[in-house]
Amino acid sequence: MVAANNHYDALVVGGGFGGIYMLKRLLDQKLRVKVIDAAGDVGGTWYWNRYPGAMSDTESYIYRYSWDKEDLLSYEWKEHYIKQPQALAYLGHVVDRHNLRPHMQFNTELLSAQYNEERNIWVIETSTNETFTCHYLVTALGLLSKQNWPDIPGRETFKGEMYHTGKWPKSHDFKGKKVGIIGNGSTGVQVITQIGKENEVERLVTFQRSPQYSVPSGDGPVSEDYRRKINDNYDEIWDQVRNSAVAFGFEESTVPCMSVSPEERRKKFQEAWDLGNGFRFMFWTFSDLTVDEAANEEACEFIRSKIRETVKDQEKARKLQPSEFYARRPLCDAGYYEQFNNQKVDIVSLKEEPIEAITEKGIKTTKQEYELDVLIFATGFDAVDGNYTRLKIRGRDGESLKDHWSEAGPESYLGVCVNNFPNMMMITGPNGPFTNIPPTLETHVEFISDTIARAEKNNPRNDGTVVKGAVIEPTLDAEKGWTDLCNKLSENSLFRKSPSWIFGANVPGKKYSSLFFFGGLKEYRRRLQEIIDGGYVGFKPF
Ligand code: NA7
Repeated sequence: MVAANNHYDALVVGGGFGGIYMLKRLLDQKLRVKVIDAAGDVGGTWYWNRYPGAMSDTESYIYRYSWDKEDLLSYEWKEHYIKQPQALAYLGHVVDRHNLRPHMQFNTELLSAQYNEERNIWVIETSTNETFTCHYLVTALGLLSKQNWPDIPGRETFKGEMYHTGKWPKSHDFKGKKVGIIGNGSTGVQVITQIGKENEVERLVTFQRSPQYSVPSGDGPVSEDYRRKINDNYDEIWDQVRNSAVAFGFEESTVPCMSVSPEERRKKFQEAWDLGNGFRFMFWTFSDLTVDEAANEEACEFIRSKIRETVKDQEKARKLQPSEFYARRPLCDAGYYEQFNNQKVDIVSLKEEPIEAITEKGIKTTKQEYELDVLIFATGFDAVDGNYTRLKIRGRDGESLKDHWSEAGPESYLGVCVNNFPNMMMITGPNGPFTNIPPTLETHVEFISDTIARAEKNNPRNDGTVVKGAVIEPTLDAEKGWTDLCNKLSENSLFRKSPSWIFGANVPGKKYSSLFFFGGLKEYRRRLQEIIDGGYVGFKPF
């Protein structure tokens, strides 16, 4: 029997960007709410990812909450991008400013969640041996929280220090050490750049399986004048963000790449290169880089030419140049390619010399053994659904979410809810929009809290452990329809042809499936509104 004080109207799992705002909204609705998180404090992604060089690659002014205007205008940010310590400080500041901390419990990992149909509640077991019950279960697990440790033989034999970027310790010291790093996605590029710049290691060897395209981030201090202009126009800025596709604060291009002359193409690419930001390079320059192969190749060749210009050692430059499509999550950096001009920084192409094993001393490839003191895994995450399927979540009739998703891949309605899992709502679940994250988190949080408010109004219930109340649940047809739509929207995308986490291709054995809605935030929000206006189309009546 659960102690009465362990029953909540809503339990929110995750104390990051999404969970914090969810808590605020539900408390404002006068619900009894608790947030639990496995971490020791607030921050979510920013709590765990404290590796060297960790930063957001969304401009600071829109990598925040839009709903606290006063704070938006006054809270300090001095550079174009916020770094991990600042992101963490910002989230802590918001929690304190709105007095949310008393409703948050840390060092508490959700182990299982089971829906009890008779009582219409969720029963939650945690790592602290506590049992919580709640009417609404809101998951704010993030898109990227389950680390991907590649299955390389001998990992446990390595005698040096070993880290995954997604679970970085509070301090480290690499001075005078031989450091190896596997992985060169957004994370790897940031770590390599930072360690290279600090120049304290004896040697840094990057083990690269697939070269990637990266453009400058354009980071740097912002002037008071810049900040004033942002402050003077915040309402318009958020309006533009919500009415764009990728929500990065720029207008996406409507000009096809091959419709302009080669000179104009290069000029536009150069302009984007000088301004900085990966999403800007991919979506602001031309309209069709991610759908038209010829257009894509133009962008690829532009970036390859920059690598050749930057990296003096032609052998290193050769290894760094990708040949696949420019159609993974676009990367940007603070001087990544420049680091390879440092004699201490080397690159091993795993396509040319695959890893045979991790040994006591380091990494053994088919060509040689590289001795290391430190081995860093920047090997990413079992993204999106991986955060869910690792947990024991059981809906109606004891069906597990893992089983529900085993055949067709992770299906949901709107990226928010799942048939047979009543009153469970996900913030950025599978098949939510592919965008700058905070505006999508806010969209989801607002939709979920408004939906709960409607449910509460229409379904009065008793307080206490025995409750009935509303059942918020999509129909199976709606769920299938949404999945079909997401598949259709990504049909022509070159992203679909590129082996990355965006389609679940980075984890061996994981089903290759659509994990995002590629229609853009504006279109996503339009559809949401249509669903609400139609009386919650696709949901069972509640
Ligand atoms: P990513 O983008 O999934 O990158 C992981 C990197 O690790 C990538 O370079 C992989 O190479 C490499 N990798 C993975 N497994 C292996 C093995 N077995 N051997 C060698 N190399 C391997 O993760 P990130 O953390 O960089 O970024 C994820 C998101 O976090 C990012 O998009 C941001 O939004 C935040 P591959 O390319 O698969 O050949």
